[in-house]
Amino acid sequence: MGLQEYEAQVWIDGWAEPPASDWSPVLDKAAGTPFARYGTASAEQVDRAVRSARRAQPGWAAVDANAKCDILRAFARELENRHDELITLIIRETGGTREKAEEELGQSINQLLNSATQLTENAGAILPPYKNGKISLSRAVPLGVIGLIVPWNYPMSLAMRALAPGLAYGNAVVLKPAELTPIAGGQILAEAAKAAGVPAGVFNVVPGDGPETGKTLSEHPDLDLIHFTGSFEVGQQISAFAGRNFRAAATELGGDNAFVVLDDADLDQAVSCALWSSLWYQGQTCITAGRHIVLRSIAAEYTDAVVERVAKLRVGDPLRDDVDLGPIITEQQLKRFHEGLVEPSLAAGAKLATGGTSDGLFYQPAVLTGVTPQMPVFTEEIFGPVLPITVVDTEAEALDLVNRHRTLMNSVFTRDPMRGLAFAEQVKSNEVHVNDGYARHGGEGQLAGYTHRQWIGIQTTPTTYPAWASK
Ligand code: TXE
Repeated sequence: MGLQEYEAQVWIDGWAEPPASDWSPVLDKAAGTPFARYGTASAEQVDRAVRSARRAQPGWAAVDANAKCDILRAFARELENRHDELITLIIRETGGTREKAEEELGQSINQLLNSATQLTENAGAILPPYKNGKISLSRAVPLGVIGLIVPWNYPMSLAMRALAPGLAYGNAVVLKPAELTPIAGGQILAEAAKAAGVPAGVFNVVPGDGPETGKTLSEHPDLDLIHFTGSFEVGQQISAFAGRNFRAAATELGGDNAFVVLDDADLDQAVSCALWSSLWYQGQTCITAGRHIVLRSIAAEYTDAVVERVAKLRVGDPLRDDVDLGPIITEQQLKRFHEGLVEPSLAAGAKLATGGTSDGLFYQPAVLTGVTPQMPVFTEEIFGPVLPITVVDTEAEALDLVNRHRTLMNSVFTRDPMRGLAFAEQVKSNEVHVNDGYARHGGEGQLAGYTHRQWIGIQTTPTTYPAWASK
């Protein structure tokens, strides 16, 4: 390979090492040409990375809270200082637009700042006395060493989502970035962490592919938690392995999310939100709206407006400012959703109202009408820029269809907030938005995921035990 702008190295114990085998290319997703390269970590390097994390973790856990805060804030500043460079890098490496790259970098920085604030809060509690003279404390203890495996769609912020709170609460981390995005998702984070003063061994990076490097990391015997974001299949394998080996696993997988439009919806708002929810980053996020379920009385008007607006979208190189959607991440992904889901749905009777053609990886977003709940675009997660519209007669039918599939986030549009609330209460997902879509990660509730609770009881007065114990 020729001159490389970036190299994703193997980071162990604070140092970058050459890979054990050859370098592999990282493509600029819109140009289709290599602009960087990554080195695959060998099994031996993965093992050394975990061992260095294990050695470094107790010392890191013992660092004063204020000093940890300073380091996390410095980590955020390192990323901020490289803002313009990193935006261009994220655009090239993920194929997302500038807006998406700004969101990703902004979220990554905020994760660090939020975690820096939260680490001094909620560190423990004094429990109600259950016995006379006994003081009971509950304290949060770091889990230890976290293995972190992330996908390509938000390489930096999905890594940071676990890395920032993981570090804040005193854990050490070994990260395996996705092979499609190892620069923003690995190398940059390692450089910034080192410059910010994260001690050697507390954060290690092992680039490589899934079946080799990822599997080796996820099955390493000395992890306390394996944190995985990606496909159902791999998530299932990782959870099954963790279960058999009594290890904690946190998995964030996909969802076949629904976007419901009731008959009293503000259609202009609903249509704008529909485009955003289904087509943001070419529909390649776990919370993308993949099924539009619309009441019959407004279906024609809704569909016409969606088709009209989708047809106007400009697909191209996201480095250009006049582009709304960038390329699909790989040919394999494009084929998976187009040949695997769109074409069979058309063959089963759905109609293509607009789009569905591609020029290389540049796919014109598609709207499918006449979609029935049996068609593949309805039953499977699409993970691409496709809006399937299904018409129903009643609100109850809409609710039943939403709940038939595994979802992460759903939307319902209605001008009546109480009707929206009543609908949302019956939806079986952790997140439902009335008159909105999408969501942001992070915020509260991180402590529980990255620590365990230790109960310490102190008996301050003499107590009685069964008579036989004092014979
Ligand atoms: O995911 P993989 P892919 C979904 C989406 C997409 C599908 C495939 O439906 O179409 O997954 O995407 C590593 N042991 N999501 O192929 O393969 C891999 O190297 C350990 C949803 O990218 O799951 C990468 O770092 N690790 C998702 C990470 O796992 C393994 C975002 C994800 O790759 C491994 C992306 C193995 N055996 C895709 N095999 C979301 N929830 O946002 C692979 N990996």
